[in-house]
This record gives sequence, C-alpha cells and structure tokens, in this order.
Amino acid sequence: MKTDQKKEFYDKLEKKGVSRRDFLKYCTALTVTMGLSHSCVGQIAERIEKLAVQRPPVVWLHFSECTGCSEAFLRTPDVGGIILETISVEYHETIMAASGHQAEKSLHDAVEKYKGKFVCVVEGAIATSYNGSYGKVAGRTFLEIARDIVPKAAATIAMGTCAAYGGLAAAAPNPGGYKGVGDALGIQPINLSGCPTNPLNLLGVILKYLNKEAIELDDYGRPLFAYGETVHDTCPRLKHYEEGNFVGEFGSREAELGYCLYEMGCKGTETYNNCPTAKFNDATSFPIQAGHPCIGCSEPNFWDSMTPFYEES
Ligand code: FSX
Ligand code: F3S
Repeated sequence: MKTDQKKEFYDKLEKKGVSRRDFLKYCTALTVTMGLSHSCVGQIAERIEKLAVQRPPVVWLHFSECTGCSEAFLRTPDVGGIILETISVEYHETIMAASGHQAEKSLHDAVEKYKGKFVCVVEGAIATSYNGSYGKVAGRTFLEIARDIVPKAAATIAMGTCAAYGGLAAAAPNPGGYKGVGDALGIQPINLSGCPTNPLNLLGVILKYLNKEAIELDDYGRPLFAYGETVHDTCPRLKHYEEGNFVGEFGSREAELGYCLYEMGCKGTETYNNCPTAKFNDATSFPIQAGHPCIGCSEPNFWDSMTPFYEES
C-alpha cells in the first residue's frame, strides 16, 4: 500500500474519531475473534489498510427485520467507521440519501455495474407463502427481489438471525411463511446469526473472503471462527459455574462480573457465538456482562425454542 493511500485512510478514520491507536485496538479484538495469535495483529491491520484501497462493493438488502443489525454497526463509531472505510456500500436503505424511484434506480445501477463482483448482505427474513406477498418493497416481493439480486452477487452474507434462519418473522405461527435467505432461495449463504450480529464478525468475514481464505462453516452455515464455541465456553462467569460454588476469587474479574446466570435461565450453554470475546458497542460489553442471561439469539428458531425469556416464579 502506498504511503499517501495509507495516510488518506488514517486521515479519514481520524475524522470519524478513530485514532490510529483505536484502530490497532480493534485489529487486536478482530485478531482474537478470528482465532489468530497476537502476533498476527500487524497482518490484520495491513489487510484492512489494503481493503480500504480495494473497497469491495456491497449491496445491502433489507427484508423483514428491525434494522438492529445495521444499527449495531452504524451506532458503533469505531468498528462501524472502520467497516464503512473498508467497504463501498452501493445500496443500503437506512443510510442512503435517495428514496422512492431514485433509490430503486440506484439499486438497479449498482447491481448492473458490479454484476458478479459485489458482496450481497441481506438483513431480514423472506416471506415465501402466497408467492411472498407478506413482504414487498416498491411493488416487488422480497422473494422476487432476492431471486433477482442474490444470484448476481459474488458472495452472499445473511446478516442476523432473521436473514440466516427467519428469526422473529418466522416465529410460530408464521403465517407469511418467512424463511432465512438460504432456505428461501435454496442456497448456502454465510450465516452471521445473532439478533443483532456482531459487526466485528462481519469485518472478519469480509477480510477472510477478500483474502480468498476458506471460510469454514458449521452445520448451520455459520463461520467456525466466530461460532465455533458456545457463549458459555468463553464466558467470564464460567469459573463460578465450574466450581459450583458461584463465588469468584476476591478481586478477580469474575468476581467483579458476578455469579453465573445459568440458574437464571441463561442459554449460553447451548448458544454458539463469540459475544464474550468480541463484545458489542465497540467492545464495551455483552448481555451477560451487563447482567442479563443469554437468550440464545444466534440459534435457529430461538424465538420458539428458547422462550419464554421471562417467567413469574
Ligand atoms: Fe433480525 Fe437484524 Fe434481530 Fe433485528 O436485521 S436478527 S430482528 S436485531 O435487525 O435481523
Ligand atoms: Fe445473543 Fe446470547 Fe450473545 S443473547 S448477543 S448470543 S450473549
């Protein structure tokens, strides 16, 4: 990477309030998230710098969801800022200035211009019953839009549990026949489940993909680097659970965090995700650290299988 390009990249980040030091902090978090050793932090930083020159085109589709997955990265100034400097978002309904016919035109133009080259990120579930008539944008059903655009992409990422497995919209009785992108189209996208997805995992997948590294998936289509272990496996409260006495060593991080929440109905033991290490809100915290049991949000059908979230005792 040329020095002036590098400088431009860091200047842009600086304007977004992300210092070089912050950048390296997130490269370290990403390195851990990707299961690499600390000695790889420099390589990860270089890869992101290179990406910032390539800026792969991304077409981001919204179907049935709450936009929480977009919010999770847009509201994290640091990680979100890095993502927005390393990809070129050609179409994204939440952040684009255009609306109506103009927005439709920009979608069409982006797909034609980058046909076979863009990464399609899908957020939200797709209605399949009654020819998909439960969900439409600009007169076309989600199903029609997905069938038209997804095959033209170089790769498809299902962002969030809704896009991966149907999520909330697919909860029983699911009259609209909502499904995840993979099931609705009969393809295998990269499923980044979670309600919402951790933005760091999106960055990790984009890095691996552009580096032409194989992305190993689990049985549910999730990258093993991020979903290879349960939340429980890496939970900072685990010590209490293992010792069975629910008391951490005085002064230890575990003791500060408090007791294991298993008895409170925490689903961390059956939920695969890297929340305890990747964390949310620019690596500030995650549900269990904030004192709430895991509700299993990255598992298929969690709205049906992990509920009720609360019960009167
Ligand atoms: Fe679903 Fe994401 Fe939950 Fe919301 O898009 S995974 S409802 S956080 O926004 O899709
Ligand atoms: Fe979801 Fe559990 Fe992580 S609720 S955000 S998988 S701790």
